Formats: sequence, structure tokens, C-alpha cells
Amino acid sequence: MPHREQRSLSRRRLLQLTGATTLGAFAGCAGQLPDTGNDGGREVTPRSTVTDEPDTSVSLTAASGTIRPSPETSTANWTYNEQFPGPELRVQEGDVLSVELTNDLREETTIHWHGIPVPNPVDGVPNVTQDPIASGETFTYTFRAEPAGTYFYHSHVGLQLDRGLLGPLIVEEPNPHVEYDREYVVVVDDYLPGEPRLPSDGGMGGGGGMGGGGGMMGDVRPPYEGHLINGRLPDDPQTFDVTEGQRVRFRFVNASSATVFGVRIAGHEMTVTHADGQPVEPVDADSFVFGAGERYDAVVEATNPGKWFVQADALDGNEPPARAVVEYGSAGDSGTPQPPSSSSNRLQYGDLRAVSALDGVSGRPDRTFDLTLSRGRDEYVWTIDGQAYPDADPLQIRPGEHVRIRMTNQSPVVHPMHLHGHFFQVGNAIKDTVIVPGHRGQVTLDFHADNPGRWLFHCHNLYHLDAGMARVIKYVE
Ligand SMILES: [Cu+2]
Repeated sequence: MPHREQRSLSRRRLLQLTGATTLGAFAGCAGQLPDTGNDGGREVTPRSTVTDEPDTSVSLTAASGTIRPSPETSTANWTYNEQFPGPELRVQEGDVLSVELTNDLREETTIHWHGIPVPNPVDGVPNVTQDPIASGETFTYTFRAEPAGTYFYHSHVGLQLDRGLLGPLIVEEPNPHVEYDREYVVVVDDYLPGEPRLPSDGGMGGGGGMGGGGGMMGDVRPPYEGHLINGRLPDDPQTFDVTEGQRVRFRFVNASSATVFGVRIAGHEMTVTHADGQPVEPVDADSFVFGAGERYDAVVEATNPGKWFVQADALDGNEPPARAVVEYGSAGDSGTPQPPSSSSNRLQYGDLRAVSALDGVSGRPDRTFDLTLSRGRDEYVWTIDGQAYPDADPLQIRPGEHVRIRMTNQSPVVHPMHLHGHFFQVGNAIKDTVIVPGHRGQVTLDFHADNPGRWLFHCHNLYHLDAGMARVIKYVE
């Protein structure tokens, strides 16, 4: 079986990589591009703009509208095609997807395809990969949807993500490495009824200022009123129907703007099968934690009939959790769903082992960036190495390089750091977003510079991003 052969080779390579992740002190520095002593032999081909006939064409319209997260609640929100979350886009791996976005908002917008290494011009970062789409204008994004995985799309302008401009994007694999009978997409989000604003603009808690948020170096939390699963508050939860004996795949997306969630399914163990859409060796857990922008897929065996809550608790807020219900066909109408018990086997990053290794990141890196994540002293500003985007130097790299980024978090709050245009290796996992813990937490990631262009690397806490925690990674020859 070629597939299995390829897989075992990959695992061997991965073991080699593991041995090679001891610190290679080979410091590059921002703003300059020192010679790496490695020129040539590792050429990469820029991902060209896709001109093929699309296999799937979709029209999305961004506009203001009203959502009903529960029967008693209606909220002014921004939506794609009057839906919240936006419509699920689902294509086969390798299909050409074309999305025509019409901007019916009163301000500029874009769409970013979170996690998919698209060609640079369709990555959707305003003033980096495209001019923002003006009110009343239309822009078409066309790209080949690969690799397979669980992704989402969202506005990349200002704080628009926290106004509801998001939706799931599923790229189906032709041959999943795990078996399942049915699947559900679970979009977890924090619920902000009002207009999102930075503390420096009088947002967060209505009173502005930094009070109650952990002091000068801490954070303040937007005035979330709860959390959502697939756009619904816990008093009107979505039901996931299952039949005893089925294997059910859940695709969890943390589409929140500022929330780390702990996720459990009452009465059931999960088998985590994918991290950020990419296949991992199946690993059992009764809960996992994910930050804004991360995704996990988990397969659950339906062997415990009844009604059970799927629950996502905010780890950094006091709001009530997001909930949905797993309901067996045999459960009948009576009875309330059971809540999850406390977790005793929480998934750790160290449990994740990618099925296939990432190419181009073995051995010593060609270029290393040591980056400090911290908060400005006086204002609501979040920085990478003391610089707040957009007044920040690009991180310059060359095509073909093995690039390492070592991050140290000097603030007390977590930062879910996301790299556009590339997957990276972190430990034995392949991801595109990784949480850097607070209080001097350190994370090292490695990626192969195989997608030339200008790519944003940033915190996926939307407020941290908007207050400066971003850099452009820029390919130079
Ligand atoms: Cu952050």
C-alpha cells in the first residue's frame, strides 16, 4: 500500500526531526538579512494565481443584519449572506474554489482563508496582500483548496471578526486516515452584542480604561455576554443527532476573537484526529483547550445513549459556557442533557503527532528569529519585540529557507500566534496557530519558506492584533 509506506517513512522522518529540535543558536535579526551561507539548491516555486475554471463558485455578501442567537435575543450584527456564522463552504481537496465577495458594508473589508496556504494575492490582508475592498465594491478570491482540513474564513479588517464576519470552510480529504459515519461542524465563538472597540477607544466594559483587567501588564476583556456554538446561545442549543454505534466526527473551530476555550463532550471520550485541520495519530482525551484560530477534529464513538452537552468553557472569562447537545435517537423527548464532569485527561500539545512530516524543516534552521511578546507600558498596545504593527519592521526571509521562530511571552496572558501562508512544525504537530502561554511561556516553531510573498504573523486575539501584535514576514531574494 503506497499510502502506508509513505506514512511510515514520514514517521521515521518525524523522529529524526524530533532529535534535531535542540536549540541551534543561529540568530537572524529583524530588519537585516544576514547571509545564511546557504544560497541555492532549495529553490521554491511561487504559488501562482489560479486561473483554472473553478470547481466551486460561491457569492458572499457582507452586510449588516440581525441575528437571533436564542428565541428571545436579537442582535444587530454583520453577516455573510444574512447568515451567522456565514455559510459553510465545503469542497473536495484540490478543487479550485472561487468566492466573489460583495461589500455591502459601509466600510472596507476583506476575507482571509485561515490556515490555507493560498497564493499571496488572495490571502486577504488589507494593505499587505490587497487593497481593502471599498464599500459597494466586489472582489473575487480564487485558489486551490488544499491540503484537506477544517478551516474557517473571516474578515481581516479591524475588529470586524467580532461583529460576526466569519464562517467555516471544510476541505474534504479523499481518504481520511480515520473512519467515521457522520460529521458535524462546531463553530465556537464569543458573543459580543455591541460594537467591538479597543479599550483605548472607550471599549471593553463600557467604561473604557484598564480597570479590573489585571493591571497595566494584564488585559481587559470585551463585554461578552456568553458564548455560542454555531451561532446559538446555550438556552437554544443546536442538537447533534447520533445513533448508537456510530462514529461521529466533530470539527471544532475556535472562531472567537478573544477567548481560549476548554471543550468537553459529556459522557464520551474523544479521539483527536486532526490539529488545525492536519491529520495526527489518533489520541484519546476527555477535553482539549484551544485558542482563537485553532481547530481540532475529534471522533466520538456513540456508545452511551442519552442526551449530553457538548460544552466549551471560557478559560479567561466568567461568562456562561457555549453548549450544544448530542442526542441519541433512542433518547426520547424527556430528560435534560447531562453536563460534562471535570476533565482528567486533557489533550496537550505534546500528545500531537502529525501523520506526515513537514518538508524542509529538518536539521538546523537557516534563519532564527527570537521574538518577545509583550504589552506596551502605558497604552493599550501589544508588541512583538517592542514594535507595534503597522509601525514594525518586516521579518525578512529568503525562498527555500528553513525558518525558526522562538517566542517568549513576557505578558501574563496567552497569545495564540498565527502564521499566514504556511504550516509550521511545533513539537511533533503541524499547525498554523499555537498558544504561547503567559508568564514567560516559550514556544518554538519551524516552517519552510515555500510560499513567496508578504505574510502576516500575528496574535489571533483580535484586540491584540488590532493593537499591534503583528509582523509582516517578507520574502526577499
Ligand atoms: Cu495576543
